Amino acid sequence: MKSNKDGLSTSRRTFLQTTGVAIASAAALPLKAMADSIETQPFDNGKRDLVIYPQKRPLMLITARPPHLETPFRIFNDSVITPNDAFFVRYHLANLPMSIDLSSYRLTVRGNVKSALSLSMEDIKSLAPAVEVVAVNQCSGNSRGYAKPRVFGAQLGNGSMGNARWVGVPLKAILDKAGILEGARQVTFKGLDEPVLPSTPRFIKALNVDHAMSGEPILAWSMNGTDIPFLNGYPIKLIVPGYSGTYWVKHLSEIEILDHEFDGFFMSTAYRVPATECECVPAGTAASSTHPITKLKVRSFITNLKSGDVVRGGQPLEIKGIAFDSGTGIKSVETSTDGGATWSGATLGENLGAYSFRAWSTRIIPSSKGDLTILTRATAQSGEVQPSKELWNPGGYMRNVIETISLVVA
Ligand SMILES: Nc1nc2c(c(=O)[nH]1)N[C@H]1C(S)=C(S)[C@@H](COP(=O)(O)O)O[C@H]1N2
Ligand SMILES: [Mo]
Repeated sequence: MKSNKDGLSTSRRTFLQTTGVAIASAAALPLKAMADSIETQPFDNGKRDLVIYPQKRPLMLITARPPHLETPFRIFNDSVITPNDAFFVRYHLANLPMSIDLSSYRLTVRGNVKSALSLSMEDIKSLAPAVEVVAVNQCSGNSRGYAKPRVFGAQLGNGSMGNARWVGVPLKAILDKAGILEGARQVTFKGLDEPVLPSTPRFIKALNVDHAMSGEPILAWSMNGTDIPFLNGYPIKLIVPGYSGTYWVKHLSEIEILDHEFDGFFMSTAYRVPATECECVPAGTAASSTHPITKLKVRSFITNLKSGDVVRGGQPLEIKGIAFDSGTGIKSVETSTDGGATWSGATLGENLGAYSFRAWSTRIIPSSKGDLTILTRATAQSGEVQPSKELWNPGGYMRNVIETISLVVA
């Protein structure tokens, strides 16, 4: 898509050109529920309508208000980079901007700084040389629908994640320009979306000053070589490589530097995990103490086969997949066809950087007819390995148990 100056308006035009359907409100309504188009997740109440939103191909509808769309899993087999039009969408608040005019858009910086700032898009772009990172954005609750026992919250399959090439300037550059004063503790981030009711907390996230100043988080304006799609955070999205998607604030408009720990709802109440070593508790129990969710945990998936597929015995079967961790990089991916008793290594694909999905592939020759279960397990460069048992927590966050698919050999 060409660079669009007015975000949604351009996407609306694009949509109108391709389908000729008028749109009342992108935020409130799926544009078109595709008749007969339903995806079924392999857990109870797993039926999902496929719907089209601006700049998006048909995605699975989780909620319409606010818009919450999930990527059908088979898309992850097409490429290691998730296309913009297939990338999942998650909002907490239903009062979204309907269009964003770049000529009036400003990003403000205030609080414990030498000089408060109000920067235009051009100002942001000229803060520092642009940097690029390929990084996975995964929702904390990705795969929550598989939790046993089940937990409250959106019953997500494995499609609330995506991998993209982000371009922007380091967050550090804007903080340096403002000049952080002694005693600063945390930096908060807010976007242009607002609650519908005054009693609903605004979506504000916080990072510690050290992390904000590390050079890693990026104020990105480009996703896979083009403007960030409106619903993924146009015109600026905070990229926090290796960290849970909840920190990747969209439509970023306000940065504040605090001399204390931020205690807003989305840090102090939501998105918290048990403060135990595994960040888990015995299934079905409450956590006595918690801390904010932080980094992604190592995961791997098979992308070219799914449970129920029928394969031929006695001939090579290619198994392809993806793996990622919090940014130490993937050391190995292994598969097992004997329930985890023995493992054999897969071949890793091109390395797009330690924060990216890493492709992998291997071959097996299924011999005996009947059921064939394949397990996949990734190990990160840090030594972190996927657990063989689900690490349960009340929020259903950070699922990373070894994945299993069950095939039929004919
Ligand atoms: N402004 C804003 N940014 C936000 C959110 C939000 O509700 N509002 N949700 C966060 C959460 S929980 C996730 S998982 C990611 C999802 O990013 P995406 O919609 O681009 O896939 O956005 C994050 N940034
Ligand atoms: Mo999320």
